[in-house]
Amino acid sequence: MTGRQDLDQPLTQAVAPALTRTTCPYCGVGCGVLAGADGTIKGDPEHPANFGRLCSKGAALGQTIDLEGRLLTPRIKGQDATWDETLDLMADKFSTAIRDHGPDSVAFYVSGQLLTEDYYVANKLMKGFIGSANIDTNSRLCMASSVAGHKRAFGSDTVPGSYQDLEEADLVVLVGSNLAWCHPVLHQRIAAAKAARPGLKVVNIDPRKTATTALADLHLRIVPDGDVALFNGLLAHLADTGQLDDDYLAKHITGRRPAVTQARLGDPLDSGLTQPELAQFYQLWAGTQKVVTVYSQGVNQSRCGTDKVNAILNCHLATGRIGKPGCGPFSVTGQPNAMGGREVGGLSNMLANHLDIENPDHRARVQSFWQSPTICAQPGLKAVDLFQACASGKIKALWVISTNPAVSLPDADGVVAAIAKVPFVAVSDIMARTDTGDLADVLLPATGWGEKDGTVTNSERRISRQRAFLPAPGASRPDWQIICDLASHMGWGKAFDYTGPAEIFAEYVALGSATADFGRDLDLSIFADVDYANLLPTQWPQNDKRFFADGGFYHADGKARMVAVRAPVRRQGSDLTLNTGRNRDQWHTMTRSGKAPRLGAHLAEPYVEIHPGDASDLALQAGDLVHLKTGYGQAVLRALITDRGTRGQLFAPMHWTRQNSTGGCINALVPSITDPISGQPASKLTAVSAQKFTAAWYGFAASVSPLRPGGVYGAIARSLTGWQGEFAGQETPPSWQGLAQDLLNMADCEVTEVSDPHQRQTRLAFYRGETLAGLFFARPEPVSLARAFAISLIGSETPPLQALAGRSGSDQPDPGASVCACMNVGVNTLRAAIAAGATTVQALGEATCAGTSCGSCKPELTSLIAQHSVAMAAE
Ligand SMILES: Nc1nc2c(c(=O)[nH]1)N[C@H]1C(S)=C(S)[C@@H](COP(=O)(O)OP(=O)(O)OC[C@H]3O[C@@H](n4cnc5c(=O)[nH]c(N)nc54)[C@H](O)[C@@H]3O)O[C@H]1N2
Ligand SMILES: Nc1nc2c(c(=O)[nH]1)N[C@H]1C(S)=C(S)[C@@H](COP(=O)(O)OP(=O)(O)OC[C@H]3O[C@@H](n4cnc5c(=O)[nH]c(N)nc54)[C@H](O)[C@@H]3O)O[C@H]1N2
Ligand code: SF4
Ligand SMILES: [Mo]
Repeated sequence: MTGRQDLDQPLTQAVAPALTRTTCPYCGVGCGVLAGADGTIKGDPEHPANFGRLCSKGAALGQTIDLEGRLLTPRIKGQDATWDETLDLMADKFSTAIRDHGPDSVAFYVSGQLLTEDYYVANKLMKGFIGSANIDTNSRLCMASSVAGHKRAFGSDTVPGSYQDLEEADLVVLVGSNLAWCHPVLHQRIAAAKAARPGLKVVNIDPRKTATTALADLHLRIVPDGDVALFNGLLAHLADTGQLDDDYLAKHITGRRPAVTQARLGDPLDSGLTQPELAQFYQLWAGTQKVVTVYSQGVNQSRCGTDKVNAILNCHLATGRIGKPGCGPFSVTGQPNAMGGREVGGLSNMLANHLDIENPDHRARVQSFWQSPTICAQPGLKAVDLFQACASGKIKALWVISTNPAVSLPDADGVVAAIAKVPFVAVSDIMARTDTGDLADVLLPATGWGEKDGTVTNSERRISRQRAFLPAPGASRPDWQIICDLASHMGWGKAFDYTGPAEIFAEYVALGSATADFGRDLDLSIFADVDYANLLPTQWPQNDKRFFADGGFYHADGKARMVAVRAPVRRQGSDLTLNTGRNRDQWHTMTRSGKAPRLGAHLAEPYVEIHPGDASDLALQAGDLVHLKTGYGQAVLRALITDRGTRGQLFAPMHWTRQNSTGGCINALVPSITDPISGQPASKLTAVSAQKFTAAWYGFAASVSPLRPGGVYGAIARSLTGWQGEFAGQETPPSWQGLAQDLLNMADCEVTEVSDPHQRQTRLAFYRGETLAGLFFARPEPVSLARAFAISLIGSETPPLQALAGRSGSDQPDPGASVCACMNVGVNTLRAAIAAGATTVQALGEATCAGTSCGSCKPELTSLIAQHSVAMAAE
């Protein structure tokens, strides 16, 4: 494992090898981790989210804590600066803007990856001291529709479920969720429960076949945005067949009649499903008491995201299937502290502790608790509007903390232009170079995971500690401290004079007590006087508490609302649409997961999934490049021809940036269309045009050192021996050596060039002394080469001709693209083992070790076995 001691960095110091109990910084499952400064990472057997399990990303955390690429000092206009001069400048820019243009002329754009304490002080500074609500968060792109749906139905943003419900359920419905890749440990928990109790049924509702589909008894391939039609149809079916819970409805719910009437007006066939599929699903749902409906971005990230949420909630409310063991709707959070951010008021339309900006009593009480000079009077700008206000010149000073909007917001190129228009931009990040940081006037170095202390709340409302086990590198400071330092430089030092996160957490809990008489769901009294240093993972309001089994909703009448929702008009036309999402082994804009060599090997370049029929229409072969275009922008991606999607539906991951690709940033294509209620972007459905991208040459490179993402197409990634890159260009270069030296940054190396006129391939090997430092292969067609083998040679003393032969000898079988990241097992090794008779996941594990560590690749192992049996049957 790569720990910090491996690096020749004066800024590190040896830390005792003892393990620290902390929490994974990636997804909202919130797994407990035991971590050591030497890079040791283990699942915490005592954490109730994971009981010792970790997924491939969590297990590779040790490979991401090195200091390569870190931002280690404040910078002003690219020059290193001291904290004092940087904070003085920032305070001056913010204060001047507020004085000259009012508090709404400044904005913070923050993140569900901040710790609760960071989030709390950012919110306090903006809402209570600057006096604007222009603080929004990337959770707007993630959870906003769920928040809005919960508030409409329950009167509060309450997630009533617990993970245990998923294991106790008789039916788990996964809607718009690729749980196997995005919440892998929850997926493993459901898979284990299902294996132990095959009566547990799983339904997967997704227009696409995904790794999650393998777990499902029934896959409902709805049309994009077909969810409202489907769940309205379910509600109508439940009503028509007398399966509503009249007693629960009478006592606890309003809005039954209009919701059911509206549902009956819809046509469930608008979901794109067939009558038998609908009947099968409706019968299963109606006939099962213990149903948990899990939903994620296929629901939230839509122009009708809030309506989708309420269509789902309606069915649970109307049948009383909520708040009981094994029962309920369950919106799973994406980021490690998406839930904590919602608690402390990270969204521009919420106040701290689940209080409402619009409520004057709530505002007054929070202001008096904070003893603040002011309090925002109305909701602030939501993310997309906020960046539009940047573009139109309304925002004079912007602070982006722990998020990368130049990549992750829709209309990403427009966002770059908008940020460039803001007179003063500060970015707090852990990395020196990000697409957003590259636009900043001021860069503020934050301490990262493992170096900072605080709390996060996971999807089941469980608050866990993140604890430091590494020293803060360079001049970096924790986010809460940077925020408090700015407040102090702006003249509000007294209200932000905390000794540490424990004191901030205590204030957050105390605000809860001071506002307890408003009777909100967020009751933190269990945390009063808690031993912060030793805080155990604990759910609010208390462990295993279930909301809503006996009503007790948060509308003024104590009842929940069923909301009448109408399905959107079904899309017509034969154009291609683009769906976007995630890969198993990468995290968002890859600033951290991209560092781990064993994660880079899973899917190493930006690609688009395309149906074989569409590929044939576009004359695309495997390995070709595709040029996608919309009115907003364009991208060039590798075609991955697969029937995972249906005809006309493309899918591309969101991870690639301008740092590691040319033309791979997918949000350049996505329009800034949002849900009218939540303001959440519709990231999953964009009409696009596609064309084969004809390149004059295609190249592949492997290197010991970072590559440059050059060419009209270029994508670089970490490899097990350094770096790898895929390239293409539209003009044959005058000299291959010149081009390769530039892409590999290897002008100082000795080079051997071999041209193979038969294969029309040019091959170059770069040496430093006897050591093979780089390889480059180019040809007029996509390079077909055993990449894993070429990569394995880098850093060795393999002589040129052998290295340039480009394929493995018979004694060294090429493992193929990596499937199991933990044990580094490639697809060819797996296919060979399956052919030799290892036709169960367990047997494959015994034969190759694949799937025996974190288990995240098990769905892919299942699918490889299935492919083999289909191929055998066809023979
Ligand atoms: N590996 C990995 N895991 C992650 C993350 C990561 O970056 N990488 N990020 C984390 C974060 S912040 C989040 S928010 C979560 C997201 O977790 P998920 O929501 O599970 O992930 P996505 O891939 O964004 O989208 C889920 C699915 O929605 C489907 N979908 C698209 N349109 C529709 C539709 O109209 N209806 C339905 N029913 N489905 C549709 C897509 O085909 C896709 O398979 O993952 C978290 N976990
Ligand atoms: N097309 C499309 N777009 C999407 C989505 C999609 O499905 N499709 N999903 C959306 C969703 S759900 C989400 S959540 C967003 C995520 O999008 P982003 O939030 O933009 O992505 P990240 O790469 O997680 O950005 C986090 C940044 O914070 C930095 N960082 C890490 N740790 C720290 C720290 O401790 N302090 C500070 N100050 N910085 C730190 C990282 O280096 C990185 O630059 O993307 C959204 N965009
Ligand atoms: S499932 Fe994986 S990424 Fe999510 S918290 Fe657990 S270990 Fe981290
Ligand atoms: Mo997210």
